[in-house]
Amino acid sequence: MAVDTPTYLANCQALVDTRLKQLLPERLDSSLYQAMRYSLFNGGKRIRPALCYATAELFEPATSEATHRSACAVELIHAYSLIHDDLPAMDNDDLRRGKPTCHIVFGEATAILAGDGLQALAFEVLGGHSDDQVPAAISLQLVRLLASAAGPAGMVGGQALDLDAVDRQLDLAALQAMHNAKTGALINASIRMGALAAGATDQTDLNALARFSAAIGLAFQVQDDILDVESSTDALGKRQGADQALNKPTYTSLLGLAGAKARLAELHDCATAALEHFGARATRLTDLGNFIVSRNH
Ligand code: GRG
Repeated sequence: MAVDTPTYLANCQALVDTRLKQLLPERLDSSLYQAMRYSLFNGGKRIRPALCYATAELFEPATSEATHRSACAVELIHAYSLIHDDLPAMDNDDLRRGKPTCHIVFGEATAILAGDGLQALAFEVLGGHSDDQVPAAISLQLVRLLASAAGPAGMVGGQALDLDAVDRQLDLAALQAMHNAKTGALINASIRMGALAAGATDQTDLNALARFSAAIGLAFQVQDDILDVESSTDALGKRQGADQALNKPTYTSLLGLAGAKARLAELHDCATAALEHFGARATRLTDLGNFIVSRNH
């Protein structure tokens, strides 16, 4: 019987965490390892691994090694991005997932290295195995896809646009371009890597997934902006109103709360419509889309 979305997320978390704990063993003699583990195992929702697994499930009856490795790699990149995003030189946040941020606990230098270390491990996971587990050609494509999503044309480039936008007004197109890169690229990669790892090749399938991921990646950010206004520090586990405090342009500052909610509904409809191509096979992905637009933290 199909499980509900919170249970599915918990199952994905168990799968990736078991592997990540093997990759990153506890080393009490190393503040670097402690900082990496602190940030990786402190309660993330594991939405990106779940998107990767749910996409792969469309195409493979049993989860392949390539899919497991892809799910771990996207979470490692996500964990690194949050550590660096919280640094004083960036958003200067002291609270994440209800706990002090990595640099508050371990100091700035170790937090920078912990982020660097997690990023390197993501590529080690994708590349470090024998050919009989994952064909080398697939590994190479997964590495390329993730590197491009995480790099200057993706997440890092989006973060640079985000930093440039402080105290400036962006129009909707510029805000959307920033979020497509900063948040959307890694969500998109999670979905594309799930498809690639599971051997999907049909172009109409890939096009439908591209439409879904473009819409849900942006919806994820719109919901984040809405929560930054409507939710509380306790519920979010990070400072509520942080974007407003930094005077950053957001969907709510540009469109108002009602306008942002209307945009969220449009994007959600688009995402759901894209999955109709797969019929009932895509119920899990549809449910994850529903979860992303209605999450409360
Ligand atoms: C510093 C290179 C670099 C990049 C940072 C993704 C990012 C770019 C910054 C994160 C800032 C942020 C809060 C963006 C909003 C969207 C987002 C990534 C929210 C957090 O993702 P969740 O909700 O987090 O999946 P959990 O805690 O569940 O893992």
